[in-house]
Amino acid sequence: MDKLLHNLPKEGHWHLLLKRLLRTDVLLMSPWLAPIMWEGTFNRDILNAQYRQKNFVVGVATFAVKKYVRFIEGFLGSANKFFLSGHRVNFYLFTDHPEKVPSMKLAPEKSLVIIPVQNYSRWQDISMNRMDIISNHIRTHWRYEVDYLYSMDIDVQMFEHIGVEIIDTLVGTISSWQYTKPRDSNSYERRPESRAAIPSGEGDFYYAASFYGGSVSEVYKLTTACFKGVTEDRANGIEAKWHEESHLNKYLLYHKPTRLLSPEYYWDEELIRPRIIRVKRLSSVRKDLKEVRF
Ligand code: UD2
Repeated sequence: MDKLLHNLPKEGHWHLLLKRLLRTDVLLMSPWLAPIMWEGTFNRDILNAQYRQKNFVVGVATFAVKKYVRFIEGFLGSANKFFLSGHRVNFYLFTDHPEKVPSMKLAPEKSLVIIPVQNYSRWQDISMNRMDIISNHIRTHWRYEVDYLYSMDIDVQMFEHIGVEIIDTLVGTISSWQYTKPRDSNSYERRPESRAAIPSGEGDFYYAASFYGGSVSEVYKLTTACFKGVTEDRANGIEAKWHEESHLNKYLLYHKPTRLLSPEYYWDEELIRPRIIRVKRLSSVRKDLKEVRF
C-alpha cells in the first residue's frame, strides 16, 4: 500500500484525500466487487453533493408492537439527528399502539407516518410478518412515495451519522457476530427441510435482519421472496433457526447485495467491540428478552 501511495503524484488535494481513505485492516470490497462501508473509506461531502442532485426520498420501515413501543423515542430521536441528516426521509412506524407514539419535533426534511398494525401472540411472528407487511406496503403505497427503502429494528439507537453512503440497489449489513466468532459458527439455517436452508459449506457473509434495504423494487423482490419462504415453512411445520433473518441470508447469498454495510452500522451491545470497529454508528439497546417479549 505504501508503494502504491509512493507512485502517486505528490501534488494536490486528491493525493491527501486518497491517503486518508485507505484502510488496510478490513475487507473493503466483497469478492463480487460490492463496496463494504467502513469509517475512513469515503468522503461524505463528495457523496452528499452527488446525492443532492438526485433529490431522492428514502423510506424507513420500523415496527413497535406491544412492549417495543418503549423504544420509539430513542429510535426516532437519534434517527432524526443522525439518519441521512439534511436529506428527505419518511419514517413509517407500524404499531399496535398509535396512541403511545410520543409527539416529537422532526427536522423539516423528515416526516413520520404512523401505520396501525395488528399484534401477534408470538414475538417471532411479529418479527417474521414484517417481511409480508413491507412487501404489501411497497405494492400499495411506497413505490409511489419513495425511491429507496430500508427496514430497521426499533430497539436500536444511533450515535454517529449514517449518510448517503448506505444508498444502493440492494444493501445488507454484515452481522457484528461475524467479527467475533469464526465464520462457520452455524448461524445459517442448515436443515434442508426449511426454505431458508443453505447447504453445508456454502455461504459468505452473515447479514443482520435489523438493517437492510435498497431500491424499492429490489426490496419488494427480497421481502416477497423471504415471506414466501416463511409461509412455505409454516405449511411444512418448520420455523427457520433465526426466523426471517435466516430467509434474508438465503436470499442475499443468491442475490448478492450491491453494497455491504460493515458492523459499524449495527453493533450488538452484547459483544466486545474490536479495534477495527472505529465508530459505533448504530447499536442495539440492551433489553431483558423475557420481560420485553411477553
Ligand atoms: C434478531 C434480528 C431481528 C430479527 C430477529 C428474529 C439482528 C440484529 N436482529 O434480533 O431483525 O431477525 O432476530 O429472530 O439481526 N418486534 C416488536 N415487538 C415484539 C417483538 C419484535 O415490535 O414484541 C419488532 C421490533 O421492531 C424489533 C424487531 O421486531 O426490533 C425484531 O425483534 P427483536 O429485536 O426482539 O429480535 P432480536 O433482537 O432477536
